[in-house]
Amino acid sequence: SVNNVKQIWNSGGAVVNAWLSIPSGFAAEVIAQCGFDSVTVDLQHGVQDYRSMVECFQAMGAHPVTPMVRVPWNEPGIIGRVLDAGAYGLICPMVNTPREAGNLVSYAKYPPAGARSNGPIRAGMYHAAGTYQKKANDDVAVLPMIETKTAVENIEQILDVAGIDGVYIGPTDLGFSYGLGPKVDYTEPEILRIYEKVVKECNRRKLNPGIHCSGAEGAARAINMGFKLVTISDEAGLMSTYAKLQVKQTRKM
Ligand code: 3PY
Ligand code: MG
Repeated sequence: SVNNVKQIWNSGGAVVNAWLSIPSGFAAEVIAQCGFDSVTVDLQHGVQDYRSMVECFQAMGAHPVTPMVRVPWNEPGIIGRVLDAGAYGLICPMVNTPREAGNLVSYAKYPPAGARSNGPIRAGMYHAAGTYQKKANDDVAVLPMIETKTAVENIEQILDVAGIDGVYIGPTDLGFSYGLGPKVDYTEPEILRIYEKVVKECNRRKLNPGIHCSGAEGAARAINMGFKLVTISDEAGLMSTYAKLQVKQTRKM
């Protein structure tokens, strides 16, 4: 596979992912040389649009990171476009039922596995003519987000949908739907039990559980729990955290 995320999974490892909220090729370039395995452009909550996403992909091109996207919604128009631009991983919010997961797979895969329309304008550029399409169904990682109580209740049926490579937990929305405040690195037993179940059911099916974190501590804890893809933070969060720390230290000196 040209997708190093899939290679890491095949060798049993955990993928360390970054998240891009800032619409800048340069910000993507800075992040892409920091040692992450994959870098995900966030089109749902990030300050990103299609054009800035393409610029981020172009900046990542010089570095050994897998370009991924969190799409704004489970909708075929944007899913086809991000794949055509060269995304090798697709994270899709608010997938609550096996039917919605099946729709996601159909939007992401060429026939006969799905209904993706042909036209990989940028993705196809790096392959001999016609060869991208032959491998894209296998190469692109498809990860529905588990971030509601309904999705947790349906987790086994969602994981049974052919064509998904795992799931991605959105902790803040998940917490919201269980009546907790939106938070990223939960340690509440009620939420940890859900994580354990998702990891266990993924393992039974050789699928890869992923999760959004906010810093090394939560990300390392998630890997120890068995997660196979952890997002450390978005670049805006990393920048803000470090800048605040520097300002604080300066004023103390
Ligand atoms: C969530 O926490 O709900 C997410 O979607 C992570 O970005
Ligand atoms: Mg969310």
